[in-house]
Amino acid sequence: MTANILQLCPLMPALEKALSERFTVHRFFEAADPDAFLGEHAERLRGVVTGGHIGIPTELAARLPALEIVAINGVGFDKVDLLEAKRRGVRVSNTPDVLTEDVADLAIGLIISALRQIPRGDAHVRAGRWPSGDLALGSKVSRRRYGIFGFGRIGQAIARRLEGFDAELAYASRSPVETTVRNAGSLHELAAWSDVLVIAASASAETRNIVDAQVFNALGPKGVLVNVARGSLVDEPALLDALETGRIAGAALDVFADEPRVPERLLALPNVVLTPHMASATHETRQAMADLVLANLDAHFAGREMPSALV
Ligand code: 8YV
Repeated sequence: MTANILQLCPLMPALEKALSERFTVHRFFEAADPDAFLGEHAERLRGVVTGGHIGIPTELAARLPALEIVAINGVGFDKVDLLEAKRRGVRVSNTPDVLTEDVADLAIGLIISALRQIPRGDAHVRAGRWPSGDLALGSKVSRRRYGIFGFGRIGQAIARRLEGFDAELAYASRSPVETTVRNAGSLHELAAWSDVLVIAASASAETRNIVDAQVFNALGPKGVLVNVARGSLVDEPALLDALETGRIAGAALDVFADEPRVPERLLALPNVVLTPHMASATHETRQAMADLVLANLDAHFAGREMPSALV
């Protein structure tokens, strides 16, 4: 008999197909009545497949008595209570490494988009305003100061790419890192030094709203914020104030505090570039993530060690 697993969000079709060939898959996100759904299926659900941006709500996990494994299709595990999983003996896996390049690539894309105003240039051409019109000048990307907050796999991959722009680099990190890149000390010191502050740290209770009004004041009126990590690291109301009052020059954001809801005030600003949490969204990387999700599930249900176990 195949194991019953719960799917918490849409996944790429190839992964959904492979899952349905191995397991009895229950699509929770399509349930009209989640309570009735759980009443009917909860007892036999042994696995959960979910996105990094969704994880598993603690109340839902508590209602799954047969739960053995939570397989995250993403590197971030901030929305899964790992301590509780450990206490219950529930295994948790994620998909590290395979998405590092793509997230770093998107960070570079956001940096160039924000500084060189690519979206505004595109809108300018589409609106037929070229050659006349009012396209303001952008700012240089090369030889600027880039501060990277969070210097793990993704932060370091961003730094390697920025070296190609003859950038000056510094980082701040909550854990020690072995690197030749300069450690700026605190996030505040990093922001004060940077032209562009790139957020690449993992989300946790300690980093919640850590990028706050003081950090924006330190970044200053010519500074730009780029976030490819999680919206929860940034105090979004403080960011809106800083952008609206010109206390920072702009922002490029792939992640938001309450996704997929993006504040109207942010949508109204011309000095921001916004993307819909798409840093790992390439065919190649989503396939590699899918392969790792399947490898973790297969290993778990075969009683083998999972390739990327968190717990
Ligand atoms: C994905 C992510 O958007 O890896 C993560 O933590 O947030 C992203 O790669 C998401 O997990 C896809 O399901």
